[in-house]
Amino acid sequence: MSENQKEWSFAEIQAIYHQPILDLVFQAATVHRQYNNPNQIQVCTLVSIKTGGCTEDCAYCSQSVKYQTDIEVHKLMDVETVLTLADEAKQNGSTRLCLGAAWRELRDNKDFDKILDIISKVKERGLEVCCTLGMLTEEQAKRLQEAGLDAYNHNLDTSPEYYSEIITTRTYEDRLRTLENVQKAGISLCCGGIIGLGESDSDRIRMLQILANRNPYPDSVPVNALVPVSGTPLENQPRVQIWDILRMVATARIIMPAAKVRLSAGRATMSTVEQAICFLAGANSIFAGEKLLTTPNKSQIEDQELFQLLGLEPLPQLIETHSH
Ligand code: SAM
Ligand code: DTB
Ligand code: SF4
Repeated sequence: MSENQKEWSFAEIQAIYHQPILDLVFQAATVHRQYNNPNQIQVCTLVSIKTGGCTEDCAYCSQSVKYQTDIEVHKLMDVETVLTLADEAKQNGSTRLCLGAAWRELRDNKDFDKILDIISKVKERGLEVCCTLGMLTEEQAKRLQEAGLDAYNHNLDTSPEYYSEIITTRTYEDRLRTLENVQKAGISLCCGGIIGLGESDSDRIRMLQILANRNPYPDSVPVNALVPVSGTPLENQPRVQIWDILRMVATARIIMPAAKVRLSAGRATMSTVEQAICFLAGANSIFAGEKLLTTPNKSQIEDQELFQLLGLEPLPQLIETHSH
């Protein structure tokens, strides 16, 4: 085990998570400064390369075929379209492009070949590439790695105990198997979850425990706050409180000290002050751009103002890529 990796018990994480919020933020900010430059924020841009028509039934998701939602469905994008979006993302200060596809699992077909082509060409443009394409086999992970893929996103979303309340078309074990395959192939793992699904604090702590006890723990941990989507079973869930987001971010920072902790879905409705306190508590990565996958995000101008106001700078690229 590396020096920043240890085995966390549920009780230990529970004690961290439930301390008075100012103590929690102070502890997280202290750890953050020991491991990371607190003024550097990783900036990633999402592109939904294949939208809607997904056969899974994730209760929060606008892209499942099981629910009637108002989204623009499209098949896998052309390589050229993705490259144009990659150039725009780079110009707007992103160092990582995250390509999302609404698939249950990756299949060995022409679309896969196209994705491999997209990965190598986006890399040539001088960006890190992350994909989130559903479940992967060991061989598929290897092919993605060979094409130059830097990172793979695959979230646990919630605790194993609460999982079947949210998703019935796959199991927690399915999810864990893909995480294994990604890490075995030497791809950087991006894995986190969503809060606001009706889960308890214990469910959140359990998920954090499973993430932190992976060896190695994920390189990046997205913390999503539910964006309720009309037509999904969770459309009427109450808005997640900032204090809950803050506790998740701070606890993730303390138990996974060197990870990127990403303020992901839900940032669009956060104020500047709310985001600032999350950065203080250890968040150090965001999604930039007007849209996440199907829901709105902060505008470029809003984020420019945020960075200027708080004296933040974009994190330089972590992984060497060939730039034109
Ligand atoms: N289909 C792939 C999968 O499920 O792994 C990749 C895309 S999926 C949309 C990526 C993640 O986005 C989900 O695991 C979930 O954590 C998050 N997400 C999706 N819809 C969301 C919503 N309405 N609010 C907050 N987070 C959401
Ligand atoms: C992650 O954890 N959050 C991103 C990314 N990984 C793929 C997706 C957020 C999606 C929010 C809902 C939407 O825009 O459809
Ligand atoms: Fe499909 Fe991913 Fe949405 Fe679940 S979260 S329905 S797997 S696109």
